[in-house]
Order: sequence, then structure tokens, then C-alpha cells
Amino acid sequence: MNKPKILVARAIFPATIARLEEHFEVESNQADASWSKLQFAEKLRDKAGAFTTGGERIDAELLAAAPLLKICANMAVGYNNFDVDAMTARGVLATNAPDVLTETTADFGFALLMATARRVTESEHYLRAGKWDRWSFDMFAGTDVHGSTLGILGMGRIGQGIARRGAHGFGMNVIYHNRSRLAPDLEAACKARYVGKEDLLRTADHVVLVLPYSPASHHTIGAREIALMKPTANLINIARGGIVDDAALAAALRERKIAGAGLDVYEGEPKLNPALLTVPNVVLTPHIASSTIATRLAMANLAADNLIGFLVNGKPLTPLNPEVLTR
Ligand code: 8YV
Repeated sequence: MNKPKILVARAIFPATIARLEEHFEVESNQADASWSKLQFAEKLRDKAGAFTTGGERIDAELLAAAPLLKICANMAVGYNNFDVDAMTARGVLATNAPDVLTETTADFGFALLMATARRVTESEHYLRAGKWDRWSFDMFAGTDVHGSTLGILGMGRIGQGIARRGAHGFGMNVIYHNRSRLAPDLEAACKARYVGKEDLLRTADHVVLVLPYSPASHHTIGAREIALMKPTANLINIARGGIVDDAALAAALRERKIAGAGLDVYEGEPKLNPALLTVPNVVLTPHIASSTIATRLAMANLAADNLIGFLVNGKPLTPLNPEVLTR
């Protein structure tokens, strides 16, 4: 029997490709070439499955060019690159890669928070530039992390991981805002108190964004919201570009309306608003929050397991539109 054909859109671990090849005829982009939308559509024309990595847009136009496509498996927990409604309408299953990256991403959220609060990269740049010639009493004086108030916007699995680290590791007073309030046992485990969004912005010393991107969450943080924050506060974005108005943030940082920011995601990434590159009080990383070898391998294998589970056994592990399965 012919094996189903699948497309792997970006270079991934050779071990994962080898697993996929046991079950599928695999066309893979191990050369990591950049494909235009047209090239991507052309390659999908005869494929039953696609392994995507979060950067490939799957929408009605693309689906119309891929008549045999049955599943797109994202190697990411976020899936704003998928038009899930369009996929459901065409009977194409969407899967993401939740859970396996939760703790690693929460670790990174904390790393960015600490680097921002204690001005780690700003002071390193100073040192590397040969500017350090003597001690001074307020050199790179930052903001305390221990005992401060941690405000988390978006309290899903990763938000809860950050809350636990803050509450139990650093004795922080944790407040959060989310579309829905957590169950009391989860709130207790995170030692987190539910507050309104504005209350959170006004009170937190460190505001961490961990909410999913959708048109509804576009520019959740803009000039108005930043103006509510304390001038000593820091803003950390490990969620998605577009949740923060980057131009408004760069202006606020330049004018010291808040103390600092730590950013792993950007509007229009991998391009950045150039203003962010010229303000000193921001820590910038290139969307690496889930990037440890163990976690990226687990994410790749979960995406592969979704393809195998669905196309071979009819049972995907983490479907986003399970209604497709009952048709
Ligand atoms: C991914 C992420 O690395 O899982 C997510 O939603 O943002 C990252 O872990 C990125 O989406 C590319 O796959």
C-alpha cells in the first residue's frame, strides 16, 4: 500500500524525520529554504498532511490549492497561523503542541523577567564596550524581583508556571487577569489572586504577558495601558507579537514611562520595529522561549505523533477542531 504523502515545512530534527519516514512519503525542507506562499501551496497540492512550525499561514486560499490535505500539525502551542474556521469548513484537522513546552517556556519567562529587572544585557553591553572603569553606588541599579508584585496577563498553563515560580521561589505577591478565573485549587497552587486588568497594570512591579494572540487580543498593551503602569515597572512579552503595540512601547521606554521591558516576540517578526533596537532599557531575544533541545524535540515529536495518530490510526493526540473527526 502506498504511504500517505506529507510535507514538512521547515528543517526539524533528523530523528523526527526518520520517524515520519516509517509511516509516510515525506517531502521535507531540511535545507530550510524560504518558500513563497505559492511555492508552499504547490508543494501541498498532493499532500495528505503538513508539519508546520508556527510561521506558515494556513488559510482558505491555501486550503483551496491543497485538495487532498487532511491535517496540519503545528510544532507550537500557539496556532494563530491557522485559520481554524477555514480548516474546519474544509474538513482539515488542526493540531498544536501543548503541555510539552510549558515548564521550559515558564523558565524563560522568568529569565527574561530577571534579566530585565536587573538590567543584565544593558550592563553587559556597557562592559563589553570597555566603559567600566570604576564602581559606583547606583551603577545599573535595577528593580527587586523577590517580594515584589508579579502581574500575569493570561493565566493558562504557562502563566501558571510563571506564577508558581514567582510565588514559591521568590516570595512574590502574584496577581493575575484572565478571560476566566481559575478554579480555587489552581489559584491556591499558584498563590495567585484574581484582579481586573487595570488593577493589575496599576499595581504590578513586573507585568508578564502570556495570552494567546487573536484579533481580540491585538494591542492589549498600548500607550493607554502603559500609562497605567508604575514608572518603576517592567513589561515582559513572551506571548505573541501584536499583543503589544511595539511603537508605543519603544516610545514609552525612551521616555522612561516604565523602567524596562523584556521581549521575546515582536510585531512583524523576524523584523523588529527599529525603535526597539535603539532604546537601552529593553532585553531582546529572538522568539526562543521554548528553545531547549529536549523541549523542541518533544514539540517536534508531538507534531509527528499527531500526523501518525491521525493519518495512520485515526486518533490525533491534541486536535484543535475535533468536530472534523466526527464527520
Ligand atoms: C515556537 C511558540 O517555537 O509554541 C509556541 O506557540 O511560540 C514557540 O514555542 C514557535 O511558535 C515556532 O514554532
